[in-house]
Amino acid sequence: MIASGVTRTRRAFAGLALLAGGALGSTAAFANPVPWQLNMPQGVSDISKRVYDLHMLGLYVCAGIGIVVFAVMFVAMFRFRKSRGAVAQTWAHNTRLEVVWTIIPILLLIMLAWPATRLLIDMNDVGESDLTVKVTGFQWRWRYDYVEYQKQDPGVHFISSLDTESNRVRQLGSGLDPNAVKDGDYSSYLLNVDNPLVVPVGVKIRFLITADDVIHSWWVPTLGWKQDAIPGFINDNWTKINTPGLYRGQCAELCGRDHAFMPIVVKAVPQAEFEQWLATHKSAAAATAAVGAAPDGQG
Ligand SMILES: [Cu+2]
Repeated sequence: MIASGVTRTRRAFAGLALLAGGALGSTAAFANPVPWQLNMPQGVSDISKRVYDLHMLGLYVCAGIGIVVFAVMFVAMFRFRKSRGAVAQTWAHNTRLEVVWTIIPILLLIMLAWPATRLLIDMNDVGESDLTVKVTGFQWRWRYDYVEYQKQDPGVHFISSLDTESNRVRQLGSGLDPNAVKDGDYSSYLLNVDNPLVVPVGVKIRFLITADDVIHSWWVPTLGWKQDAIPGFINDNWTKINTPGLYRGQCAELCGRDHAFMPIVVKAVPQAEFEQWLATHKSAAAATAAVGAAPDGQG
């Protein structure tokens, strides 16, 4: 079973890459995870870019502290070691030094807390959105309701489930190769759905996130946040996507047997294209409703 072992290792790395996200410079790296990515993605919204910048600021501060502390430690250990005849000083407490090494961390914390707080406040501001989408987590799929678009109820909703190809391959003893599951060039095993969430770019989208059975979590790394989907509660979050594209995510809360099989795909398209899509689905939904309501029991 070497082959399946290799597959499992590869998948583990892919999972790691998804967890870590990352940007190695190529444009694809801003959107979807690629194998061996080391950093989190910069994402496709202003918020996700700010999340990334904040993360990098924190990383640089940590790295700087690490370098300084370890440098001082190693100099002390090697230059002032007993075998070189070093004799310990006997004084204790140095007020000036203690003030300095208290103030520097305080300044660093303020430097980190200030942009972090501003970002959190902006991330919380779901006001003045043009599109509202309600996301409901189920064991083990997502339901999307377009609740409001430009002050009107589009009346469009659908269920988004794992794509049939991934579903076929994942069956125990299927003998099929997960690496052969592709969406275009992208290895989309367990990262593709039948009905993606279609949204417009350049429009502020408010998400209302809840669940119908157990706690799920709606997570698309490229958008820069994840949000718990909790039965009986409605959490909200928002995004404004800058670049059209397919952005993939997964349920990020262990929600039961098929937790790994409820991916998320967000398809961001230009606004005109979105409106066309919405109109098509609206008329389809209306037709279904009319058939269902027919008094003679048709349909
Ligand atoms: Cu889930």
